[in-house]
Amino acid sequence: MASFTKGVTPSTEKYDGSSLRVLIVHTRWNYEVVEALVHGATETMTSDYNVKPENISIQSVSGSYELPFAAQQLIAASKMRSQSFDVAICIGVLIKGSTMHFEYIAEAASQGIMRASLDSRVPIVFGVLTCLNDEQALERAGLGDKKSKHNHGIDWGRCAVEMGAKNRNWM
Ligand code: DLZ
Repeated sequence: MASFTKGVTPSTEKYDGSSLRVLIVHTRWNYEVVEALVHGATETMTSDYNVKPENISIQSVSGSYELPFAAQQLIAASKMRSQSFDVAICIGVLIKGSTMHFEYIAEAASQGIMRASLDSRVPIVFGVLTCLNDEQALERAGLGDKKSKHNHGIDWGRCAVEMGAKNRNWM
């Protein structure tokens, strides 16, 4: 069967994150997985793009449903202080259960994060995993036993630096 390399092709540009201000809002639901994702994102930004640890603000909320509101408020507050975040990442892990909760929260979180991003004019990276079971979540956070595991927080960290740097030039 024909196949292709899945995922994002690395950018040919090298972005410098040394002056970027980054907001991470993460959930405490499914925290073991979320923690690994947050670590993947922060480690990538600091080690590969020179983002200063002191320029990364990490805030938590209860669940994914709360992510858009928190991001919007924290971005607005940073603008009031004239220290606007250049980019934000919302990180959460939704795992499908036996009711419709998953569908409603996933829809609200994804639409809300997009709206918060467009309204605030600050790029917000969509770091919400929507998994059908625990194994999918672990694999996508680089945890578990599967060989194909990959920490998606790494991709979100890269995406955040690219979007933060680009948005500075686009303004
Ligand atoms: C209620 C709920 C459920 C069932 N599952 C998850 C989940 O898998 N991941 C997650 O981040 N949050 C979950 N929540 C909590 C909601 O996102 C939210 O925190 C509550 O409904 C309170 O608004």
